[in-house]
Amino acid sequence: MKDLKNYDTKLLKDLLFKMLLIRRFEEKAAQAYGLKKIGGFLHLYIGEEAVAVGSISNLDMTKDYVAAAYRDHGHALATGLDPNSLMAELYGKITGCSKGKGGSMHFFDYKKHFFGGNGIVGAQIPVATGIGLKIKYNKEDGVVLCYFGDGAIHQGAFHESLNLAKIWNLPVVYICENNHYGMGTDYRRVSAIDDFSIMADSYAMNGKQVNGMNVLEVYEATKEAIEIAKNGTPVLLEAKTYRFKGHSMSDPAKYRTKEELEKYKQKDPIISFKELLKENNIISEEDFLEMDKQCKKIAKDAAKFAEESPEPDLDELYTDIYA
Ligand SMILES: Cc1ncc(C[n+]2csc(CCOP(=O)(O)OP(=O)(O)O)c2C)c(N)n1
Repeated sequence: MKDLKNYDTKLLKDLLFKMLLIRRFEEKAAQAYGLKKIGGFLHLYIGEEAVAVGSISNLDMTKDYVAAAYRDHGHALATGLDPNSLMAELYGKITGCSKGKGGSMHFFDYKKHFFGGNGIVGAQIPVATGIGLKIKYNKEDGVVLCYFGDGAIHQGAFHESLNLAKIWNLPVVYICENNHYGMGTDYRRVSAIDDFSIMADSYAMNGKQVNGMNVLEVYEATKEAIEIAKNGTPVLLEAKTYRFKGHSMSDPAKYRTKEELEKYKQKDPIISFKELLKENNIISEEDFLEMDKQCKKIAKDAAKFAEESPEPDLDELYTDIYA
């Protein structure tokens, strides 16, 4: 049993609550997608919640920034974006965080320092590096957490960004969420190495591999990484995690075995953390059920808000365009 006495109880409960909220929000979204209330793509983060929650819980979103890929619901919720505006975005409604024009892959909130939601694999890596440059240039006291999948790590943009970030000593923590698969390809089939954190060596940075199914391990590693990044050396973390669902809603996931999926479900980050908190008498099963009820209500209310919100006007087609 891991001793939790060095942690603030509020923080521990908050970590569990946020992971559960992401899980219930996405289950509701998947249901709405099945009913054809949501169109386009829907990439679920179920199974990976400990990565976004453990890392983002270190941030102060008045001065720090987050940039994510298209599997972005978890990061947006962990950052503190309003579940109603996120669900409305999935439904393509004007009350959505991107006015219903971005959808699942393009959650965005400039004021809350959430820079996506990016549909192009790896596109957020140079964007996050640019935000790091802005922080440094303006002598601000902030850091950027930049998330991407194992598939994105072979993009040129990743290598160019890390090189620049080191040359310019930018406050960026790059976090590779290795959920074992690209769209349908096992990362071991396309990668010469299986510990991506060693790529940090190529750019004279610190690199560390962490258990992405363990929210406290992610929390601690990110805390340490942020301190190093703010002192002038960017960091690369690789969080080993697993997605329980297909790549997107249309993926039957035939490239993996039921046994493999089952094995990772036994390591469910929410269930294992709940058990740890129970063993340490921080919560009871009843507290957990109450928390779960609250999260389900937030997700249900968000779906109601989205359903009742209006569609964007046709004129919206011509706003927010940069050309
Ligand atoms: C530049 C680019 N190439 C290809 C695609 C098609 N595509 C979408 S998701 C994906 C797999 C990416 O896998 P990974 O980065 O590991 O992220 P994960 O989905 O596992 O979170 C690909 C190839 C794309 N969106 N952008």
